[in-house]
Amino acid sequence: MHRGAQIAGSTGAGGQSPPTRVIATAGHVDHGKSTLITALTGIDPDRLREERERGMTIDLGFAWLELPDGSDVGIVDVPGHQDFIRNMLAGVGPVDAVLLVVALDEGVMPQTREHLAILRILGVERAVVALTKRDLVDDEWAALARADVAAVLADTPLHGAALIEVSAPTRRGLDALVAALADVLAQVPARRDAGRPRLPIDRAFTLTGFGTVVTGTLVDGAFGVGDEVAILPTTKRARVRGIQTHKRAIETARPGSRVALNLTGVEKDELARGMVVVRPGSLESTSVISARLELLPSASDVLAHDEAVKVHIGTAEVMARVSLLEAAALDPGSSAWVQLRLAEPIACAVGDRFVLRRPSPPETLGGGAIADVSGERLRRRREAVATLERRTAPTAASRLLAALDVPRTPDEAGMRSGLEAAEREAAMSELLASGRAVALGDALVGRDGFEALATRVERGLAATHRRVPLRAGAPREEVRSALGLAAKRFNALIDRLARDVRVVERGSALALPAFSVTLTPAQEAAWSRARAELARQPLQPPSPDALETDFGIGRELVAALAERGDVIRIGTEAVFLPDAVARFADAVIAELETSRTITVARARDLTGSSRKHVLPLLQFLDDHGLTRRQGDDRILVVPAEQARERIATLTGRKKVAP
Ligand SMILES: Nc1nc2c(ncn2[C@@H]2O[C@H](COP(=O)(O)OP(=O)(O)OP(=O)(O)O)[C@@H](O)[C@H]2O)c(=O)[nH]1
Ligand SMILES: [Mg+2]
Repeated sequence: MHRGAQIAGSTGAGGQSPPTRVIATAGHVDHGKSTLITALTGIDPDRLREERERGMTIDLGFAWLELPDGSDVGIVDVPGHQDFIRNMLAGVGPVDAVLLVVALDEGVMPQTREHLAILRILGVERAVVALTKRDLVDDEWAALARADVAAVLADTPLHGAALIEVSAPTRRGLDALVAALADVLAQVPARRDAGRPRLPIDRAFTLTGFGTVVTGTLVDGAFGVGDEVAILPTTKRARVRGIQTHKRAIETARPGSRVALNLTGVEKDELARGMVVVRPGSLESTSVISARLELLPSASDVLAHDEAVKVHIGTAEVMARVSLLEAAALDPGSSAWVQLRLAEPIACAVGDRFVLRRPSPPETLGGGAIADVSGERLRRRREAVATLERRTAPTAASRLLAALDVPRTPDEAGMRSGLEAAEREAAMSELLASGRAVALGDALVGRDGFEALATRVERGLAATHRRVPLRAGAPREEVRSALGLAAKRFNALIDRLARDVRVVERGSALALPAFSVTLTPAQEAAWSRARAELARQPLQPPSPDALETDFGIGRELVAALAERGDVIRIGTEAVFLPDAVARFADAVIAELETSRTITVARARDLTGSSRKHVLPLLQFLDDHGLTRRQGDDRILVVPAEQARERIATLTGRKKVAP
């Protein structure tokens, strides 16, 4: 019988899948796993001809069982033979509980222990133990074997599991076994729905009339008929044409269920076990993962730096080199932070469990939970370890904070820290409220990261001020590109620094608040000579060209003087002392108060200036919104009192409030 043999298209009878659970078998070769599943479900999980001929499970088999409460439980039957441990590993990952099988006539055997070690590494903590072949042993032997199994389980997470004696041919104990399974599964919390469905593929095949089908245990989210999906680590896209669970067509598959997806847009030959079906953009492939690795006490030797190992994650299996981040070698029974440099990219997420095996002689070495999938190679070891420790911190807020070393969107940070949406939102609010993180446009950054950016801005500005002391500051765009921040984030950073008066904005330039343009003594001397000349005839001052040739006051120095408030530049061709501008403005305002309008000629006569100088001065009043042209005349556009106030401010008679 062939799982998915009736896979239906989107027209099939629909509905949401009922809550389903998945269990896997485990145990030594020939202990009766497949026979037990057949007896329980009527489905023979050994679907390959070779398996039936050899009487041995080689690859994963699938079946399902209806529990007394009417709910279904999916079953993944694994091979017990040590040569097929890799297939076993592809099947036991995301299960709710395990059905550990030990034959009473043989008792605990090597793969009983190895499977137990693997289950511990993978974090499987719920089990029912089937003591099989009860018909082959007498009561005394059964009691001895039972005690032996209990002793082995005693120091494992499965120590509390029920031990049920069964016999497939006589069906003895089968009802008790099902009841024990139902009990254990009733305690399993609902599967999390993180909104990021992932189906690690355990089988891919074609079915006449349907096309490509993949199967697996769905985690972290739901898939619906019609969904677009991506197949990682390839760049392939496909669409879900139909979904089945336990050979029943459904519209939506829920996390934690066995699922067969009928895919269009992708061929069977392009798919393989180990690939992961995801929602496009929700997960990325990586070639470097970081984790705390626990080496089993049973490991036959130390693990050396750079040693070649096999890594099993989800249904994937890939060769890798181990970088030990804490010591040159790792002893059996100890743990340390490592980086695994994978020979090929795979799709996995923070928090996923992995198992490490030695390729030859084959041996399960240990494993752990993934702490980082960003693909960054950590070189400085001590720093790397500190970073990884923060990333696996107990609270969601501190894990999120560890992902905010530089500005990142909530999505990016959530993915790096392995938090699901709801946890992430709560952690984000907590960090923002306590000031441990700062919002920068579309991104967030931790306090430390924010301080690092602020310090770079301040240092950059200080350097600019030293290099060009005559310039008001550094152009905004120059500061932004030096930081490499997107405009939105940069603007938010500067707004915040300006609010805290750590930076001031001077036109399109940024400066440190304490900075003022400073002139050399020679420049000061030249300026005092030029100022005397400007003061001699304030409303007919020398032109910028004359200031340069006669006094050595170049245009850059004029700009600096204007910045300092010593002169007012109007356009590029007029320079006045602020006092002259103030006196001119006062005269014009007074005239407008009485006569309502004023002409250029009248302004010239009134102030003893020249047409050449009056034009920019009147322009200055227009530009600052005090006057407006009306034909050849100018009129006042604000009340005279307000205009005087404004002029006082513009010409430095009255200090501007900071
Ligand atoms: N007498 C008796 N024989 C059993 C019982 N259960 C299984 N067997 C026999 O034991 C042999 C192995 O059974 P399988 O079910 O293939 O064992 P398995 O654990 O699935 O083996 P692998 O998948 O290869 O690891 C078969 O010949 C079964 O008929 C039982 O309860 N009583
Ligand atoms: Mg079998």
